[in-house]
Amino acid sequence: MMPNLSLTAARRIAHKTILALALAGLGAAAPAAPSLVLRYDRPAQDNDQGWEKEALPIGNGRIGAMVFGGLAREHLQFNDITLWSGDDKSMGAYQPFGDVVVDLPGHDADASDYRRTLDLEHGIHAVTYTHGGVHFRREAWASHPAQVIVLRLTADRPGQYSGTIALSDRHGAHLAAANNRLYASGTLAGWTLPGEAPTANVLDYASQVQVLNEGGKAAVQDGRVVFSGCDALTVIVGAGTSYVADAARRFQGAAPLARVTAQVSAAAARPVAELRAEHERDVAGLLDRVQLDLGASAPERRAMPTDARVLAYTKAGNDPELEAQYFQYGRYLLVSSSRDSLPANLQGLWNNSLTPPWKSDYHTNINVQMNYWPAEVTNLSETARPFFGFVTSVAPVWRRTTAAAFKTADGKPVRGWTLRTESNPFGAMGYLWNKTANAWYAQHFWEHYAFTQDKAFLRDVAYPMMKEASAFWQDYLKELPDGRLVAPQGWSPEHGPVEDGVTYDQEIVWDLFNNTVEAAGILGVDKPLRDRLARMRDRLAAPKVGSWGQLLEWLEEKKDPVLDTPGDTHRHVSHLFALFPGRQISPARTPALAAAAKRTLTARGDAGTGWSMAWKMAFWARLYDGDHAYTMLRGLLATPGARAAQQAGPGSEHNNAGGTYPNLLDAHPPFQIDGNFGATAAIAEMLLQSQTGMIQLLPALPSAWPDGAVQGLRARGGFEVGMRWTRGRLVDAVVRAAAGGGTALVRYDDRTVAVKLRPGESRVLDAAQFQAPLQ
Ligand code: FUC
Repeated sequence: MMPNLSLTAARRIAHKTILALALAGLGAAAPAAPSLVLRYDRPAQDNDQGWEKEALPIGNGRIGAMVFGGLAREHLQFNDITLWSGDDKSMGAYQPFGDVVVDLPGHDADASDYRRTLDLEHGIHAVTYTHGGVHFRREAWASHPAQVIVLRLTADRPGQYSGTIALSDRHGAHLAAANNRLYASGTLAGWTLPGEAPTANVLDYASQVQVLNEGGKAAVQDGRVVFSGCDALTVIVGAGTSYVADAARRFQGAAPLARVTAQVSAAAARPVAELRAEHERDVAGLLDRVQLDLGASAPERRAMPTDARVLAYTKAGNDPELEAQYFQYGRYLLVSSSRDSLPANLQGLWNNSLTPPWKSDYHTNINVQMNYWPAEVTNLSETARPFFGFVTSVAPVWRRTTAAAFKTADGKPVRGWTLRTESNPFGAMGYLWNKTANAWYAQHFWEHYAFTQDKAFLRDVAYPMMKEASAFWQDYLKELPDGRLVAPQGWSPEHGPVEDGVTYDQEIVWDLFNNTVEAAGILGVDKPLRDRLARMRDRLAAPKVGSWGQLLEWLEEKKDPVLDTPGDTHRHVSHLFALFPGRQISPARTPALAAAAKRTLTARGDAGTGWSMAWKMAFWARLYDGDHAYTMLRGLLATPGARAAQQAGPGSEHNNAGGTYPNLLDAHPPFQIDGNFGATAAIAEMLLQSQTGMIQLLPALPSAWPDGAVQGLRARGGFEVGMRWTRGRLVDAVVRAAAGGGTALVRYDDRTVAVKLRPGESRVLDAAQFQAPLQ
């Protein structure tokens, strides 16, 4: 019995009809919508390896789970994104919450037709199998509207479910059970704000599991729910903590017990089909905004389970539907780990370890930023809000730390705040300073405005933040004897010495001043400041070309056996920030610097850990080299090591470990989600760019994608763009003024067409319009 399949199918068809209608306006047939379902024919191994490589993530942006899908044991390793531990010295770590385990003894005997799927478009994990002549089906989803995780077990014959359901907690919580509800609650103690006594603050947490049985019996026994002869079961999981994004309250909000109890009770009182339909609508409403068709894959590839498909792709490429699915997976992961709580961390929200690598934190020198690269361009603007909320709410603590650490030349504390490389949600930070993190964060605030044209956001949230970051740099920049301004004592991320004027810092401060000047102009405020920042921007030591045609990573070329040589293959290529995500370097406006960036990029090579490969993919897209960007995609979507090892140069172990696991998560190790997000953003960048004030159609289309279509990408200026292409050439495009309205300068090849649009209006542009003589 699969009662909900018909609903899903109906929605898919309805959706396709809408797409077909939209495209009928273009006089075209609907593109083949590639399947957005990951599929496996065996369960994930129920251990750390299986968690990392095989289990599948579900999440509602705050709570989520890794689902293992075992036959005799379903395992949901669940989390809440605010569950952070700490101690009196370190910055603590993001923590796993606990586990819900459903034991179904005997279900692994003589089971057949096993199938495990993750439907990205609707956010539904499903397991189906036959055992003893009975067809069993399990579905799991993490509902944003209901704020609970739901696990639903059904079968096509009555009375088939007997087993147990247990809740365990990873932090020794107090456990209780009554009325088929399991309870865990406890307190993590000890994290401190800078300068405070140890254990000054605590984090309360609570989780609950309600078991609802249809038919048969279910009762609490020895702290578990024991059930027998049931027709179907619904398991509702709730979890929460007392974290509140408010430094003034020391991040300590209401104890979560009452809230979690209410959320679980409310969901348990509703028909499960209604919960499911509401959840599907919610996820599809976000995922369906972008449709991507990169061409059709061979039927043999389509028929393969996802793990086999990744292996086949690793060897022979040629699976555009898998590439499109991988693109959408990044969007799915963003929606699942970033809605309205804290931002996505290094593991999204799915960490399973008490001692996670890099504390599963907010890393400031590429990782948290990369998590948000796809947000605007892939039409999921609201998923960036947790990042803005995090920065705004934690900034008061960062201000105090910064004022204590940095002084102006005349001994006053600097204004504003800045960060070290590691950071947590209470404002603690660790490892070396990464001072331009403030300016890089500011870029995200600015871009949110650029894409949404939300002036209130610019005025009330973005501009004040940008202005404050600019104040830090006004106070902190240092003047060289020749009058140039440099960022003192910076570190080109994780590479080379700490010194003045590293290119990475210079470019990011340039980006900050440039955007702040533009923002002040749009708002019509702060004229003197605007002029001052523009002058300072123009005095910043600028990127330079070195002796072998490379872009210099430091102010002066190094005399070193590795650094600044063509043999240096370090994974960080951060001094190309100005190419992407910055806009100081571009082939059109600064061809010499773009050529130098290309020289550097070529020397650094195509290997790297996941985020490194994804960033390089975006660099190549900005250099309009679609085929090289595609080479990066081939490496990134391959089984880890299989391709990268051939290309690897010297460097630390995680220089070369990039790739994709069978569950399509980015390998680091362990899995690290930034590579997924970076890849999704880079694919968008190959198809559409708008950083130069023009909307560029298919700027880096690789020869591997001769035919395709995309709908719903966003461009700066508040425009939404769809395109179709065949034999590598644009057929037509639709540009819609999704926010605001105004003139879009739309560019294809070397021709630009000006399109004037009223708010909401759209215009179809035929390829022939880009063949008119240059004006
Ligand atoms: C940066 C990278 C590492 C790792 C860490 C979380 O420091 O250099 O490769 O991704 O972040």
